[in-house]
Amino acid sequence: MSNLVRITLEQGLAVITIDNPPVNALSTEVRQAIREAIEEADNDNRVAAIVLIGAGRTFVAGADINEFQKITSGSSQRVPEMARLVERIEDCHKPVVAAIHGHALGGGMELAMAAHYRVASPGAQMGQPEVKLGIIPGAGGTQRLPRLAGVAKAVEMCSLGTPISAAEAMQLGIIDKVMDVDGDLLATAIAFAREAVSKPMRKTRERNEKLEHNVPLFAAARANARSKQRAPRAALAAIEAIEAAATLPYADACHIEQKLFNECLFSDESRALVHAFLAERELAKIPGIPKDTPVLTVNRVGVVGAGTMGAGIAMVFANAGVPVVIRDVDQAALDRGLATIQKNYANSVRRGRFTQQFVDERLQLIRPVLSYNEFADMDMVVEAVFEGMAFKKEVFGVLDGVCKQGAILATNTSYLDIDEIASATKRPQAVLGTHFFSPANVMKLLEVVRGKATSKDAISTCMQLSKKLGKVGVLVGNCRGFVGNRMFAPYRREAQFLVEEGADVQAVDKALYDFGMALGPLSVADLAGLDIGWRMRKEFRHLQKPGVRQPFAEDRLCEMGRYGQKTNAGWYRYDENRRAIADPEVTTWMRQWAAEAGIPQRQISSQEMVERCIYAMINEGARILEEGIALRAGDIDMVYLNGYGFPSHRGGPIWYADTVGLKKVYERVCEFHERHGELWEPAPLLEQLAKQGKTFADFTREPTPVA
Ligand code: T1G
Repeated sequence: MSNLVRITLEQGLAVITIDNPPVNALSTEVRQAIREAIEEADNDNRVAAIVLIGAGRTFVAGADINEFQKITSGSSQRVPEMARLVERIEDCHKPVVAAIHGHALGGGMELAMAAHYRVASPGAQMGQPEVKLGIIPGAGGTQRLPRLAGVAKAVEMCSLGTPISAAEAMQLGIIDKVMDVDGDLLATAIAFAREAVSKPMRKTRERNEKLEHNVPLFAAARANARSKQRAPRAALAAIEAIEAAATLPYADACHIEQKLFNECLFSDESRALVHAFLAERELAKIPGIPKDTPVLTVNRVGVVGAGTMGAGIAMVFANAGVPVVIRDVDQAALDRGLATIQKNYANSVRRGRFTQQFVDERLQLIRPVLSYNEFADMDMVVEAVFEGMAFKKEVFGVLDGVCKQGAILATNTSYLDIDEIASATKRPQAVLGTHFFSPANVMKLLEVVRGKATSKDAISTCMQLSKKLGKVGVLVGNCRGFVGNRMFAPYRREAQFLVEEGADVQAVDKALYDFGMALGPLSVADLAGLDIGWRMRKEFRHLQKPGVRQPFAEDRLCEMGRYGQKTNAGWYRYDENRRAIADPEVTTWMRQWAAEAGIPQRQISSQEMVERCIYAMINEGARILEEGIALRAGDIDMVYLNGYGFPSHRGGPIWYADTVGLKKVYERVCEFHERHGELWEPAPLLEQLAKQGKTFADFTREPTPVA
């Protein structure tokens, strides 16, 4: 027997333990070993019943997602043929009891549903999250779940992918017993199995009493998936497979499930989502920083600046249970910051995200102060003051004098030089960037920016901390704008150029929205505030190359006092509910300004709009990758999926470029270069990979050594 699956005999029962750390994923070997164990137990006449349990932290988190890429890329021929395994379990001649703790997800849930009974620990979670990977359950999940939980719940769980608690599963009839809080799962399952021996056995696939062909329910579910999901293919397939369960004989419906599963698995959406899942887990792996690098304990945090960002960052720590001291120059500034925090929390309570009690406890953790002296004992300080180098350096000089040795000194700058900020201290090894995205308490992305002297300890502490804070931490190098904003600049630039060349404001936004972006680029600009870029352009005007085209539209709008949503006008006008209204005046001005600047006007297709914006972003991404500012292609994608509303079903800008084909992207970039000049100079890496017929995913480079 393989050591991935153990079988032991306990008091006349066979206990089959799946032991494939970290989450007992059902790799080919594990599936094979479970099958052998089941055969052995079923054929052993000393065995009266079988308990199936997971070792370690969880039952089974599903099929091994790493195998999907091998199958879809053609390097492995094996389609995950789980369906026969679960049927074999269901066909056992003795009762099989699944003992569930941690997670029973995807194939794990399907395994459990094929057992004759399910016992769970109170904290267990169960679900069919396949839709989040662009696929559907492929081992009878769409057939057994409606039989246990009813059609409506099965449709909900398979089309949204959200897991449910053991208590809910019990109430729905998925679980037969929830163990006592202080119970022992294996002992509970063994006792349950022993009692089951004398009871009549039922196969889940033969339990048809909850199946109903509720036509309006399926129609509503489809409409819901189409309207709420940007790439609803998998959700619609799951609904179809469940409808088949309700209308067709079991074997025919299973056939449909298999067919739909395979179609989904090979879809572009699924490949992109699987890439995103794996790339997110790669983020924690940092060359030169082993997993066991000591991390500092962050129990007390100081935040400098109670503006919008500072207030949001304080909330992030408080939400994770870390006490925060927030400092600003005077009481009025602190009061404003606290009012922001209270308003945000009140909104969360109204939306049902937090309870009032949770919020009251969090507010207790936030202490406003006026003096830096309060920072002496902090384990970490995050500076979130106004974006200006001189000011930031002054703050870091003060922090260096006040903070204890060993404290991490972080800046929330979104584009300034971390090394220059660190030079204001005598401990550059303790300085790094923690670039939160606005609103900090909502957005998942955290760019952790390393300077040339930042220590391993500081980096690994912040990377681990990001998880505790509920953020997706991406380690990036130090350059203007880091990964996210550096690539966003050319994207936004092209959106402006398009309007200056004759495109409609709404048409540009619609093209990018239809591509899948959460919001069009001009709407994003209005939301973030046009004045931010305007101020930055003024500060960095000396860096602009003479003769290179610069967008003018937003500067002009700012000069008119149109800063976006905050002034109720920018690219759009906004009503009292902040709803965008197209503004014909903007169109008129654009035409006039373009005429003054001598920019010829033309019809621009939505395809060109997408290519101009997205390829500009990709071209910059290629430079970022080549320079080692991002560790891996997938890291750039993670920045974009978690911080910039890039559609996850397209995998991120770099993955998307690979799916388009780098040759095609490069050729188009060359055309734009010829037509629009120097800003479109192809990135050397893009050119090289395109000419070699390679992808960004093929590219690896020596990682930058860590200090
Ligand atoms: N396959 C392979 N590796 C997995 C895995 C999986 N299913 N799930 C987790 N891991 C690895 C992950 O890469 C990481 O590895 C480690 O486990 C810890 O994960 C047949 C077709 C279970 C809730 O979609 O939702 O079954 O980085 O950092 O925050 O019909 O992982 O340590 O090397 O996320 O505690 C359906 C996906 C598959 C579940 C744990 N199942 N996993 O979260 O830790 S499709 C899923 C999760 C399927 C069937 C179909 C979460 C988690 P490393 P982690 P976590």
